[in-house]
Amino acid sequence: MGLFDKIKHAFVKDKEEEQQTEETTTQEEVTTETREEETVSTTEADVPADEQVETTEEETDSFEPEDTQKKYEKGLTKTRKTFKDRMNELFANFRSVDEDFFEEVEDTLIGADVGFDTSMRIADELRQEVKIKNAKKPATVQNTIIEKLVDLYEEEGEKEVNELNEQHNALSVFLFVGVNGTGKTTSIGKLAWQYQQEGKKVVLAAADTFRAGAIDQLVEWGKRAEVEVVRGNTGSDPASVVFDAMTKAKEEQADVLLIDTAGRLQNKVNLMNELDKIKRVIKREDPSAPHEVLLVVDATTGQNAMNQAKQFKETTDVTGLVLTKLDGTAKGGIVLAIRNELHLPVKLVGLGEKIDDLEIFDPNDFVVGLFKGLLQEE
Ligand SMILES: Nc1nc2c(ncn2[C@@H]2O[C@H](COP(=O)(O)OP(=O)(O)OP(=O)(O)O)[C@@H](O)[C@H]2O)c(=O)[nH]1
Ligand SMILES: [Mg+2]
Repeated sequence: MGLFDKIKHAFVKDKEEEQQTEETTTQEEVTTETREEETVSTTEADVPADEQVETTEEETDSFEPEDTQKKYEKGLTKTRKTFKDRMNELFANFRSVDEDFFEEVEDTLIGADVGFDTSMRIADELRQEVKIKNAKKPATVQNTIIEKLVDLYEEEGEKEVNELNEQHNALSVFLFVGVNGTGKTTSIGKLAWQYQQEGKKVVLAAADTFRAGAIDQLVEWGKRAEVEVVRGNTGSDPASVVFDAMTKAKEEQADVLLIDTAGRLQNKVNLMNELDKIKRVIKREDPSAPHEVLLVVDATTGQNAMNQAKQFKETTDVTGLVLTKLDGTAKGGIVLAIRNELHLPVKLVGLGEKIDDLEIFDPNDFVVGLFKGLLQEE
């Protein structure tokens, strides 16, 4: 099943569930009125077999923390609302699908941060599709826009690997890079905690020795996640901290080493030299490492995040992105632009400030979370 079909399926299921809830409520009211004492057993017996299974599933789910799909749906609330508002605006003055309309579609998509090239492509494909389908109803046109967005996203992601490159029975070394305040340290703390919960041995390296306070911040996360932190003094050579951390991780047969780096980009050449030196030290200790160079970008900065990613990609071998603060932004459309225009896989997403608010990126859960509520009944 294609991704768009999955979204359509989820949309139809939601609608059915809404209806069922309404019906069940009415049934319950009747039952309570007529046979008060038997309420519990009667309601169960009245519900058809397939619905009973669903109810049981829901009950089991509620014992788990919160499933990923729900987290995405919650985290993407603002983005979805923006998309919805923009779509409503687009169709508010809708008269016909003419050239003016297609231009408005382009503006709408650019405004929703899906990227310039993507917006142009979608509008072009829409022009053709509308002709083929002879679509006139706003609902059909809106669903076609979403279908095109999802299809393009799916197509561009065919060879993309979103899983982290974890080594089995050997040390995995992940280097975190990115400009100030994007969420490097926080994401490392959250990931450390996840691995620790899985029973893995984790070591953190405080290689951001540039900013006063940066080391303490990582040490603090180390305490929260209950993992070890290798540190030097403020101003010491980050590469030497990395060397110590590699040695320690190997000695202790750790599973994962997560390396925090400084985020300043005022002097791009210095920063890149520093990263190169860190990589050389890692490679000397383990030629297969680093297994990931993760660029952390802040989703709330939209186009700026795209530009940072372009710059870093030019100067260092970034293997994937960590997209933070998706919870606090209406710019979630940037995920589409990242895939379609940067061709860098998003590997992790930050959906909040709490220790368990980091998710392994699931592209399907993401688009379902974003677009499910935007489909229209035709
Ligand atoms: N809402 C939200 N806030 C986040 C998320 N990730 C990080 N933050 C917040 O972003 C701020 C900056 O995070 P840091 O982890 O310190 O960023 P950094 O990249 O290490 O910054 P520097 O060390 O200055 O380079 C903090 O206040 C975090 O709580 C997220 O997914 N959602
Ligand atoms: Mg930091």
